[in-house]
Amino acid sequence: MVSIQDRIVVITGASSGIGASCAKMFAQEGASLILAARRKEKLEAVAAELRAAYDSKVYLLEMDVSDRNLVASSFASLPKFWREVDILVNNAGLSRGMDKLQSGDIQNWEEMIDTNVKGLLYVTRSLLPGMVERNQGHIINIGSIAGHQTYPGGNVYCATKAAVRALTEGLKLDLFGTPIRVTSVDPGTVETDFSQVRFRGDTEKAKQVYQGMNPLTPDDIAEIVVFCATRPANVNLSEILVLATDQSSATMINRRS
Ligand code: 8X3
Repeated sequence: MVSIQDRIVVITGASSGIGASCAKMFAQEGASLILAARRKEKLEAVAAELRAAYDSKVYLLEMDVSDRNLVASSFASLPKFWREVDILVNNAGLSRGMDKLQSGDIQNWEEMIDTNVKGLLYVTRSLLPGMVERNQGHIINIGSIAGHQTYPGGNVYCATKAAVRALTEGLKLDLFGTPIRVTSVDPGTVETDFSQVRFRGDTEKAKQVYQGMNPLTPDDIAEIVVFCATRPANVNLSEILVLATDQSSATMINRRS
C-alpha cells in the first residue's frame, strides 16, 4: 500500500452515502480533503467529524456540480494550499424515477444528465489540466452496474452511467503517455439515500429496493476506492464491478423475504 498522507483529494457528493464514506476513509489515511456537495450543513457535519476523529485538513465547497460556472470558479479560486489536487473522486450522482421512457418526466432526465454526466465533466475539466501539468494524478469515477446492464425503467439513469463508463475509457485514452490513472468503481445495490432520492422520499418504495437482501454499504465501496488510490504507481485498476453477494445481475437479487 502506497501512502496517501497529505495528498489532496477532491470528493464530490461528499455529504452522504458513498461520498461521505470515502471522505472518512481517505481521512483515516491522512489525506487532506476538499469536500463538495450542495448541502452545506451536512457537509459541515461530515467535516466536523473528520476533524475531530482524524485531525484532518478539510476544505468545503458548497456546490452543485451541474452549475458549470460555479464549478469553474470554485476550483479556480481554491486557496494556494489546496490547488494541487492529487486525486479526484467523481461521486456526485443521482437517479430520479423509474418510469418507462414513453411516460418519463423530462425534468428528471435533465437532472440526471446534468449531474451524472455534465457535472462529472465540469469537475474533471477543472482539475485535470493541473494534473497533466504536474504529471501526477488519479481520477476515480463512481459508475454503476447500471452502466453495464440496462434494466426496465432504468433508461436514462442507465444511459448516464453508460456515459460515465465511456468517459472513464475516453479519459484513459486521452491521458495515454501520462502517469495519470483513471479508475471506475461500479457498484450494484448499495444501501444509501439513493432510493429515497430516486423515489422522492417515498420511504416504502425506497425500502423495497433493499428488502430481504443484504446490500452493500457505502463503507464497502469506499474501502475499494481507497484501495485503488493506494496501489503502487505502476498499477491502474481500470474498472471494478462490485455487487452484493445477493445480487447476480441488475435485475436478479436474492430476497429472503
Ligand atoms: C445504483 C445501482 O442498480 O440501483 O447505481 O441502478 S442500481
